[in-house]
Amino acid sequence: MEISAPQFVTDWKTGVVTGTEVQGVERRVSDLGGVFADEGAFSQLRPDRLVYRTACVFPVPEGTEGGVFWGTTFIEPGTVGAEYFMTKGHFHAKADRMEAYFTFGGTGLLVLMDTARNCWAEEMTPGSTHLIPPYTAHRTVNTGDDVFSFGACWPSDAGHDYDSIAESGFSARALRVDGIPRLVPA
Ligand code: M6P
Ligand code: ZN
Repeated sequence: MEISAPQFVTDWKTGVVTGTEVQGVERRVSDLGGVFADEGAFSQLRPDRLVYRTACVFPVPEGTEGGVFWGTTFIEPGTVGAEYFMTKGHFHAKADRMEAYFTFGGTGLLVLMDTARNCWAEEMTPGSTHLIPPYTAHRTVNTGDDVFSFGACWPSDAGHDYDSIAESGFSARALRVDGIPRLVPA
């Protein structure tokens, strides 16, 4: 019986994925209009400045029932006014689908919001593991001075609902207050 090499390798310190086809998105300042609260500070940033990128493995087509996707998100350090660099955030299009997050490097927050718009956050540090409940929007925030990287594993039929967040946002924002991350009502 044959024993083969692993399908791919994830570096558990950095989150870098090698050994297979990796696809992802880059989100630059110009892709994130309306996401951050301080529009004046936002307008001062270089439009092509990278805020975050993903490196994902998609073993089955998007929408496949019963499959999983795997990927790393790398969020650059930075702020827009007092607000830390962060992902757009989303509910799942199939809103009952869960997701696992696990931190590789850096420090951050996982901001969660239920359908009643109750918001809370969990600290993300290397090794921290987070199971995002069904019907819960999720966004990640880099609260440190280094690149913040975390892994994600989610159902291939979950999809992304960005529209709800574009319309109403999260009910809280992660801000640096006196040098410390705080979750503040939006
Ligand atoms: C994680 C996963 C992805 C998501 C990415 C960036 O890797 O949850 O599904 O795309 O973070 O987050 P967003 O899509 O909200 O920008
Ligand atoms: Zn998700």
